[in-house]
Amino acid sequence: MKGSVVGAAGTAGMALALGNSQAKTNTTQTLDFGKEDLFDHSHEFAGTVGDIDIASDFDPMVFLEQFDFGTKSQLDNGQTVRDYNIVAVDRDIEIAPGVKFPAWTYNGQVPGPTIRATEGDLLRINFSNAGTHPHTIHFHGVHSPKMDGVFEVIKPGGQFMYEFEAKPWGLHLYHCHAVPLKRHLHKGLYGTFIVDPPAGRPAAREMVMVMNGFSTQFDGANTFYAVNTAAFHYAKQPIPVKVGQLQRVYLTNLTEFDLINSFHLHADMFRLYRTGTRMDHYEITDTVMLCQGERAILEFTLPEPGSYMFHAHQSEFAELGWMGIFEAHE
Ligand SMILES: [Cu+2]
Repeated sequence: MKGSVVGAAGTAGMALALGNSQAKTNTTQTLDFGKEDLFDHSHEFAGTVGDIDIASDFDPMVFLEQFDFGTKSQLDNGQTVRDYNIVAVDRDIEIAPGVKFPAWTYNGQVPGPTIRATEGDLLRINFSNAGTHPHTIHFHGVHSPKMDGVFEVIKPGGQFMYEFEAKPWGLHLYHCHAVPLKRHLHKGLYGTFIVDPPAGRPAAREMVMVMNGFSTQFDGANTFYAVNTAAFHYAKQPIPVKVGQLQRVYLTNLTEFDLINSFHLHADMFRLYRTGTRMDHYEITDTVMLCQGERAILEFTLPEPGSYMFHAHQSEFAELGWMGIFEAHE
């Protein structure tokens, strides 16, 4: 982590919005603790100024509830087949208002599409590398080591078909496994992989949140954090939630450089299903920390209207973008 911003919130926000060297320069205000603290802490919102361009680019609100079920067909034996097309492509993405990041992407977006299937489906992931570096797709879950996306590195212009059965049911993820791994991950080559139980889960409003970070200095220290890429987006555009309706968050951690990331919900608690592979085992909590590659399903029902904040419980991550609000209404 880097760029701890100390000073008036407005200044911090603008420094972040400017990005690059300005964002890294700490605007430090010296406080004389011997006197009464005259520094104004009543700022309404410590964050970026303005908004990302969702009209011409990635819209985090759409991504939140978007699932790629592939093209469905059936084998003679009745097994469901799902075909997906994933293309690796270099692309500049907007990670905060006016701040572009030269990403390596799956299908032009970071995170890549949320791949979803039911346990037992045969998945065929047709991967093409239209980028400038060698890449792969390494899926978590159970499959043949020949389909693991580690040893067969796909060169630019190359293609590979990953074929395996979706199992076990739970919340998984995928990412590039070309070396150096931390570079390929940090550049944006990752996504969520959901395998539904054959009988499904209880009806709920479902959301995908990928915890990620970006180093605009490319020095191995993140300058921005978020869920689903755009810093502070869900704080500025709160996620509408219906009071009394079951909410289900598929939460993954794909943050590079930092050892852990975390999710904390205010004013309520959630059921925590680690890896989502069991439905009879859960913990009731309001905070979960995850290492890179770990994931968990969170379920909760907001009891009354209002703004419920959620953010990383590493305060610095929250202040550098990983913060949002659920706006509950009747
Ligand atoms: Cu790669």
